[in-house]
Amino acid sequence: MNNPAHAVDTATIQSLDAAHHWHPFTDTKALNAEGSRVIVRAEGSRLWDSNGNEILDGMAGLWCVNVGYGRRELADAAARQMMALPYYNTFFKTTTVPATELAGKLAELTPEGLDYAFFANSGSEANDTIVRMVRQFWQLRGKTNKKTIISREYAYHGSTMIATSLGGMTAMHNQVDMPLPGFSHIRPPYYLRDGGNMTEDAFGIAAAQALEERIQELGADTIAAFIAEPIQGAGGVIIPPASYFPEIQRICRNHDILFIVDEVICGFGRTGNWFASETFDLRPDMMTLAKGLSSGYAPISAVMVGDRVAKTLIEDGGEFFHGFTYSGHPVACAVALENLRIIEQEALIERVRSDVGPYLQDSLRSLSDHPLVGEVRGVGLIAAVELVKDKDGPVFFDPLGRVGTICRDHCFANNLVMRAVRDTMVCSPPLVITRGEIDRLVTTLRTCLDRTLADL
Ligand code: PXG
Repeated sequence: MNNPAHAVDTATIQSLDAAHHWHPFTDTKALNAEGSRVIVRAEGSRLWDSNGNEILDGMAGLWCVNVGYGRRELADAAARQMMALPYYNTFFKTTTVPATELAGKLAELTPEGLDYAFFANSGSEANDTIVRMVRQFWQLRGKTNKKTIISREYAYHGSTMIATSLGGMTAMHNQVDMPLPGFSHIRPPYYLRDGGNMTEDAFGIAAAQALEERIQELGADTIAAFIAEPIQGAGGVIIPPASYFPEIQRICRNHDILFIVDEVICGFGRTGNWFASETFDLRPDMMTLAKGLSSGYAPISAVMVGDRVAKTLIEDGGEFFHGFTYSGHPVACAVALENLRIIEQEALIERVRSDVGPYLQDSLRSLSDHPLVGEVRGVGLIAAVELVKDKDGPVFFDPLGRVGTICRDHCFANNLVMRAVRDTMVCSPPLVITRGEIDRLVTTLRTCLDRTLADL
C-alpha cells in the first residue's frame, strides 16, 4: 500500500496547524511550542504518523473505533449512499431508508422498551436532546417543577453548555461559570478513593444513597431525572460496586425520577455485551448512544427513548421543537448500519466477552506488583491502572495528575496511545485488538511505569 506519510511534509503541516488550527481540550500555547504529531494512516488497532512511526492505539481513537481502522466495507457503504442520496432531511414528513432501518435496528438491539431513536451528531447533542425531552415529559405530566437533573462528579456527558452542566468536571465548570441552573452532582462510586474500611458492597450502597439524600435535600417534586454512565469513562474508568446500581434504580423508582443511561463509551460491545445496561442489569428510561454506533467513521448519535417517555411526548406533546440539519444523516446512518453488521457478523462482542476482554484484564493485572500501581480495574475492553504514591492507604499523589501526565508522555514517546485521567492510565482499544497487540500494550506500559518511577 502507498504510504501517505511519504506525501506529508511534517514541518509544513505543523506550522499550518500552529498558525490556524485551534484544537479541542488543548492548551494551544503549549501545543504550538511542541508541535502536534501528524497522524496519516491507520489499520486495525494501529496508527502511523507522518514520520513513519507505528503507534498502538490503546484508546480506539477517543473510545470509539470499535471495529478498528481501515474497514473498506464502511467506506463502500458511505460511497454507495453518497451516490444514491448524499443528504436528505427528516423534518418535513420525509424519511430515508438508512435512517429508518437504523432506528429499527437500534430498537431491536437495545434493551426492551427502548423503541424510538432520535438522531443527532454527537454525544453532546444527544444529551442536550435528552434534557429537553425530560423537561417536556414532566411538563406534560403536570409536574412543572420537576426540572433538575442529578448527575455525578467526574461524569462526562459532552461539551455543549448543557452537556457540560450535566457532566461533573469541575475544571470545565469553573472556566465559564457552570453548571447552569437545574443540574446537581453527587459523588461517584469511586471505591479506591472513598471506600475506606467499608466492603465494596457496603460502599456501593452508601454511594447510591447520596442520590436519595440529594433528592430529599432538593425535594423529589423538583427532580426530573438521574443520569449515569455505567462505567465513568473520561472520569477515570470508575467501576461501580455490584450493589450500586440496584440501589440507584430502587431510589429512582421510589421517587418517580427518570433513569438515563449514557452508553456513549460503554455501548456497542465495550463491556462484552451490546450495552453495559446488560452487564449491570440496568432498565433505563432513556439511553445515549454515539461513538461505537459508527465506530467513529461518521459523526452520529442517538437518543433511545423508552415507552413511558415516548408515549407521553408522542401522544400529548404536539410538535417537538428540536432537531439538527443532520439528524438521521443518510450517509452516517448507512455507515452505522454497516458497522453494526460487522460487529454481528464477526461476533466481536463474543470476542470481547470471552477472549480479548479477559486476556486484557488478566494481562493488566500482572502490573499490580509495580510500585506505582495502586489498582488495576476494568471490564471487557475498558480498563484503568491507577497510580499511587503509596499502595498502603492508598496515598494519592499531590498534586493529582502530574504523575499520570509523565506516564502518558512516556507511552506516547514509546508509540502507545493511552489516556491519563488524573493519575489513572486508562485504555479502551478497538474490539479487534489481537492478543499479540495486548502483550505489546502491557509490556510497553510496564516500561513506561518504570521510566515514570525513575523520573520521580
Ligand atoms: N457521553 C460520554 C459518556 C462520553 O464519553 C460524550 C457523552 C460526548 O460525546 P461527543 O460526541 O459530544 O464528544 C462523551 C465523549 C476523553 C474524551 O478525553 C472523552 C469523550 C470525548 C472527548 C474526549 O476521554 N467522551
